[in-house]
Amino acid sequence: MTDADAMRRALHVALRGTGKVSPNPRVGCVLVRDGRIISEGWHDHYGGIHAEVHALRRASESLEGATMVVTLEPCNHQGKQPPCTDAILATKQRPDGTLDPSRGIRRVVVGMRDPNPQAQGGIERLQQAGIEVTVGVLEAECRWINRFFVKHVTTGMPYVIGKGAISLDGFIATREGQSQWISGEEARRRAHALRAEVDAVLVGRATVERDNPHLGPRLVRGRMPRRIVLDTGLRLSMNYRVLCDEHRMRTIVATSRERAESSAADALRREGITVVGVSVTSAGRLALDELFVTIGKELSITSVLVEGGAQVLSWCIEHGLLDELHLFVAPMMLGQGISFTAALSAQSLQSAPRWQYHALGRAGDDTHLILLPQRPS
Ligand code: AOF
Ligand code: ZN
Repeated sequence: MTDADAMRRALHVALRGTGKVSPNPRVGCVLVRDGRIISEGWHDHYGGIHAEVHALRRASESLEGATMVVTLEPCNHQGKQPPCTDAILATKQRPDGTLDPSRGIRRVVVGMRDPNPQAQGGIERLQQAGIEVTVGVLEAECRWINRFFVKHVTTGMPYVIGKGAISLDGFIATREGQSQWISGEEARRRAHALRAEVDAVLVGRATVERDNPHLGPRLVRGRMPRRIVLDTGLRLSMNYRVLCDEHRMRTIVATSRERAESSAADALRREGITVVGVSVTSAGRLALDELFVTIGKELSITSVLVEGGAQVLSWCIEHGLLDELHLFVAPMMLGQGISFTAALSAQSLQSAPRWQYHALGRAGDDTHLILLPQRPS
């Protein structure tokens, strides 16, 4: 078994924390001895034991000479949990408490360094204790599963994903606004899997009024994300699902600073809904960059899925707010309709937002594109 094979398994078990560990990272760990995995651990829920300690506790065989393979650098700080470096070094202790380099965990393989300044230093501490440490095995994959955590812990802002289901000619709805359904079942299932993965789903008021969406991951197993509704004038009636169903305590309404102080805002708060006030731009729109800073810092939201409509998505693209874009392209043409980027107007090819492909695959009859912004270097 190679380090990469073991890391692939660690990445796999890390995903068991999906939807439960935020704002902490998803972490997986396996212990390898004599070429086979003798234990596995993962970070299961926020505040719970770390993957490394989980794997050490679950081991039913001797750890003599074992290798620990972990997707993230073991932490070296006292947080909600004690330092994982202590737990690793404890396997090397003689009965009198001194360290014996030949005992216990002999080697540690790390996917990526911890970007969290408070937790760093694990690699050096292990090396000082005589443990051989290899860093950077399947690093790109380890970074990818924790892209939300990495952005949030380094900038305070959530990682923002845009999502659209479009026709071959780029429309999200007919001229009359009919949009259910452009994409097929498998594409919708994948979109729901995204909802289960992110901390929050965001939509504009017009989308709530048109579709009365529930925004939960009904087609997959997973928990309801927080739901963010943009409502500058606080005009939405309380009868829409996001404001009155049993998950309303997890809804966040973003409005102008002025309306956030109004009696309408207080009425929402009495229902358990969070109301956040943000500045309004000269174009009369909520300043989403400011909203993202606020929800990242004050509500610990590490990821947001922007589901629409066209106005909101266009705004996010125009202002460079998306870190990732998922497009489900259905083999259908509308000729006219509501364009996915209706409110975007590129003045020239040079200034048009450009993207690079991260992945391209099929979702049933639809094409699933995952794009990353091509940021000026
Ligand atoms: C996790 N799970 O498996 C690992 C983490 O407050 P604490 O004690 O839970 O520490 C959280 C930090 O610990 C986290 O931001 C990350 O830097 C580091 N490693 N965290 O939640 C884990 N290995
Ligand atoms: Zn730890």
